[in-house]
Amino acid sequence: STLQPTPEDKFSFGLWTVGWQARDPFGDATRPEVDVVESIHKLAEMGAYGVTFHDDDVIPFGSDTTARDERIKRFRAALDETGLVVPMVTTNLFTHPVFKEGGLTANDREVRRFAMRKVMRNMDLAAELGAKTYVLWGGREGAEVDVAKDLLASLDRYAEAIDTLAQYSEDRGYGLRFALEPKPNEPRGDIFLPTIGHAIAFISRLQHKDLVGINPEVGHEQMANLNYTHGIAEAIWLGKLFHIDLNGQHGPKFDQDLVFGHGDLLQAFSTVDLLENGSLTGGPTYDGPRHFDYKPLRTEDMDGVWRSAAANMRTYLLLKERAAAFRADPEVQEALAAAKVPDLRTPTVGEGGYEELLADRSALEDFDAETVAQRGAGVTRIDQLMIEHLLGAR
Ligand code: ASC
Ligand code: MN
Ligand code: MN
Ligand code: MN
Repeated sequence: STLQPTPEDKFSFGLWTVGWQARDPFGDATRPEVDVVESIHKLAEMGAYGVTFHDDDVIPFGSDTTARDERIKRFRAALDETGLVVPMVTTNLFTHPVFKEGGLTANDREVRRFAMRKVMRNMDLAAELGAKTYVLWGGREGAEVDVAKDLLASLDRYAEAIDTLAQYSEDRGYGLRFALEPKPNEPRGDIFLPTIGHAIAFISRLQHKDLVGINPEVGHEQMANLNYTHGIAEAIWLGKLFHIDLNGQHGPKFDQDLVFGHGDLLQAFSTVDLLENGSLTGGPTYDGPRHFDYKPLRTEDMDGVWRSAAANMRTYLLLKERAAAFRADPEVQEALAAAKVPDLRTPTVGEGGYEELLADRSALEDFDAETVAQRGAGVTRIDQLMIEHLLGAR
């Protein structure tokens, strides 16, 4: 059935997701270490198409050249055996204590230079593996104490770093596109480029702005009480949705990294509807990987981990099926038309420009605001039709 994931669905997983041992700020790991080779095989069996990784997920921090080559060889062999691809790669600039005050924006220049080299080394591997997207999540780029950071210089250094990395990719012929991942806080008290809007505005000032877009994560926007679907819509409109991190979150609180759809389900529905069905024009608005960045619940054993991986894909496909049924339902189409939803596609001003508008007495002089204000917008009917489709009642 259409609910069986296949590589055509382009589902990808961070190796750090199923590999998370569930260490949290208050408790020890509840699960054993997972061999990346096993993860690759399990994910391939379940119908995934790709895996993504931080350098340290595959090559433990501090490995010497021999150990590094051996790890990469095993990793590549697992990819070859399963046919899984690596669409995206990223860098761990947050776990090691050396990054406690920042990576690319650390006050300490030695740390910044090391962070740059760590990214560049992993870009070499990303290119070798055929990755198209390089993600930068600046978990440690930020501050707890505003005045202990030159906030304007931080942005200069952030821009310098990303432009230098983009130049490196171009000079080496890697053809990578970079995707900045916003997050408002955690682990830092306040993280730089905290939301989709901040990140996109920052990108507009880069020398290599065309090579840089964003990788928004569902829960990260929702931690800031923002609407993820609205956020990615603006990114799509601006041509900046380079990659996505799908997961679940219950509103503003610590980063939950739940299974996709296991948080705000209504917003997950509108996200899938936007990605798969676009606006009323129809058709997908994003053709990149459907990437899951979640954490299996700390309560789970390994059986629960693999179930949670499958749950991400199945929930996505269920929402895709429900969204398609919603769009195809004649009553929904009628309700949308009655609510004038399709009319928003008609330009407000006619061909003659504002002169035409000025000449139209019905737009002002004869406009009857009191009467027009009495029209209901018909939104509740649409809302309930959506809920009925989501609950399988239609
Ligand atoms: C990433 C990314 C995150 C973080 C987090 C680390 O690369 O997209 O959200 O790292 O998953 O635990
Ligand atoms: Mn997260
Ligand atoms: Mn993420
Ligand atoms: Mn994450």
